[in-house]
Amino acid sequence: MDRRPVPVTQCYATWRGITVPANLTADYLAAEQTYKRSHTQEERVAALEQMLAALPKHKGTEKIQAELRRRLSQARKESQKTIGGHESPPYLIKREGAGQVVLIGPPNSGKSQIVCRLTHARPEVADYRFTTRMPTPGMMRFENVQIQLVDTPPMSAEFMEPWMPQVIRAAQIGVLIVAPNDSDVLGEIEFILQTLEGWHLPLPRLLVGNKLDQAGAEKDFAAVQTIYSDRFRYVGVSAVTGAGLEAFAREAFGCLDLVRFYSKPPGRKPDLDVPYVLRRGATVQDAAAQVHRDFAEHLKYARLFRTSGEHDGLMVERAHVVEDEDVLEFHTA
Ligand SMILES: Nc1nc2c(ncn2[C@@H]2O[C@H](COP(=O)(O)OP(=O)(O)OP(=O)(O)O)[C@@H](O)[C@H]2O)c(=O)[nH]1
Ligand SMILES: [Mg+2]
Repeated sequence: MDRRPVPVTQCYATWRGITVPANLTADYLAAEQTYKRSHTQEERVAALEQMLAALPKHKGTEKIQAELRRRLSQARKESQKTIGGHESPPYLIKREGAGQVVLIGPPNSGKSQIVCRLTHARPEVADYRFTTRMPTPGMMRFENVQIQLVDTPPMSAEFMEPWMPQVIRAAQIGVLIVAPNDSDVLGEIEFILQTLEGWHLPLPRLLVGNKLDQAGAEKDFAAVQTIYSDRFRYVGVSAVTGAGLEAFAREAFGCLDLVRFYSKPPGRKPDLDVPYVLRRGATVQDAAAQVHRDFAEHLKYARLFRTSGEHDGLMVERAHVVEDEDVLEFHTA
């Protein structure tokens, strides 16, 4: 990594309104970027520690050192609270990553197996019904974005956990996982859809048919798809062989209605590994606000590039709507 100091004028070296009369190192700026993009208290603590370590220590940076120490101590306290787990009921999963996707479905449809296959989480998988008793989160990677999947206990007329509506409501989207070769798959789907309607919860937009690898599965998959194709997007997968899981991740990302953008300083290349994420429909002004408070307050215009090489530096206004994979260069007054 380039460790040379970067001039203040280039890097907007302010910290909550404190202007720093000293050059900051590339290490510090990188840690600051990580801090801004952190989602959990643990990530915040790690990034603040790095910022403090990389900050040049002299009279000119005393105020910013004090502010960093104050934030670090606050983030450590918050992080302890989260570890203690006393903040909210244990079945409610704190959102992390670009979006939370809750997997719901009848018993034995393979919800836990999908989470095991796509994330580092290891919820129990077993061939008997009602294996899962508590929600389990795991992070799924789609291209350069981390999406949080939440495995849940089954929804069935026989039994349902009373807090299931809260778990589903807490997520951005719900995905319905079924095994089309279950003898009562249509009854199971109808039960779940009616239950969600009774709870006044938005219906899932994505229906996933799992266990595509099983003998004769294609016929059942096609039948379920035909019946529900006008109401849901549909994807067939096998959580055992991995078939269709890439398409599943793409569909889940699509249903979240997000766009990714990258920020780039003039004359430099953007970091395409770590996108900023916004809701679809957000503007250049919203994007600026996410990158830096100064940009949001003093934004004059932005230059738009695309990762594909299209729109090479096209000037765009604050109200311009951001599209997925935009690269933006912010110019302030
Ligand atoms: N052949 C095949 N079996 C699968 C697949 N996915 C899951 N299974 C099997 O189906 C059974 C149930 O899988 P789970 O992941 O525990 O199902 P679940 O939906 O979490 O079940 P509950 O927790 O009871 O709701 C296990 O025996 C899995 O090994 C698949 O894609 N193909
Ligand atoms: Mg399970």
